[in-house]
Amino acid sequence: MPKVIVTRRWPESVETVLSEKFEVVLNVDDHAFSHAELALAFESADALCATVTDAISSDLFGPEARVKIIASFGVGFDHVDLESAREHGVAVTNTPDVLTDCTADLAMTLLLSCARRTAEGERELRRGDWTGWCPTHLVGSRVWGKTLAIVGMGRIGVALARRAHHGFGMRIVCFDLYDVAPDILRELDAQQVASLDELLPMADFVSLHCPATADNHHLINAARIGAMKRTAFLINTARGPIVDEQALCDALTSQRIAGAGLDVYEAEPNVVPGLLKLDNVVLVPHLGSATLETREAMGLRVVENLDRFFAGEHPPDLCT
Ligand code: 8YV
Repeated sequence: MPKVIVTRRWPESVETVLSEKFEVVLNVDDHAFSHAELALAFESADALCATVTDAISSDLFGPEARVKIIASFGVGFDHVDLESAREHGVAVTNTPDVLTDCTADLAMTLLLSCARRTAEGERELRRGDWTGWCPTHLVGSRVWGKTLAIVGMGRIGVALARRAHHGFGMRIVCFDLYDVAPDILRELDAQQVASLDELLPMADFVSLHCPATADNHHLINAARIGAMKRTAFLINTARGPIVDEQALCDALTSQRIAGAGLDVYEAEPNVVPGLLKLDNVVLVPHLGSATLETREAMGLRVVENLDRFFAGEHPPDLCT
């Protein structure tokens, strides 16, 4: 039986399946692995089931490494040094598709929540500061009929566009390095524009759905935020480093844009302190895929990748 080390607790049902199929070492107290623990895992297991909280850096791929596959739990794989994995012939897999809908739901939640000021309202009410209804109380921004700009029209970007267009009557504009399939643009009555700089001034809401590649580091910086409408909102359920968090904090403080909804941060679990003081930003702790159904499906997708890999086949979600 191949030896598999799982770096965090997973849904119980998936841990059971893993234990039946492999010689599994589970992380019973669910602590985040230290670098030394990751190094030890690399030396002692055939497979490492990692997550976003594990920085799989180049030095781990030393001559002592026994690991042959990093079967990551999550669609994003920016926590893994893919180049080193390739160089050392270590397979890396992710878990696409199964988290698309729940992540798009969370993006829509953030969009609605920051437009309608629900988190701000809840804080006021819990503080005991609500003095009763009046016509000017916590008025927000209408969503219906507004323009949503999607940066990155992959699976999650398209799933959000579907919800926003068909469910909330939003107009969709998008930017992607690749041509979006004409039938998707037709279905969404969407317009793909040639550059981010063309996209940003068009939007009432901007939602990020691109990967955290080196090219996308601080893709949304002070200048790009400055290109947005003053009444616009920024939503990020992709990855923190795509946005210059301090620049966003400054822009929200000076009300250069109306608001933001964030699920991801540059240095999780830390958040730029200034953001915590602002009412015009909705902050949630990396919840994109956090439903039981999706987390179970993500785990089973990892199991499938491991099964196929150890059967000598091509794992379905190979990233290397
Ligand atoms: C995961 C995510 O919960 O899949 C991703 O890329 O951001 C989240 O859905 C997390 O990354 C687990 O590794």
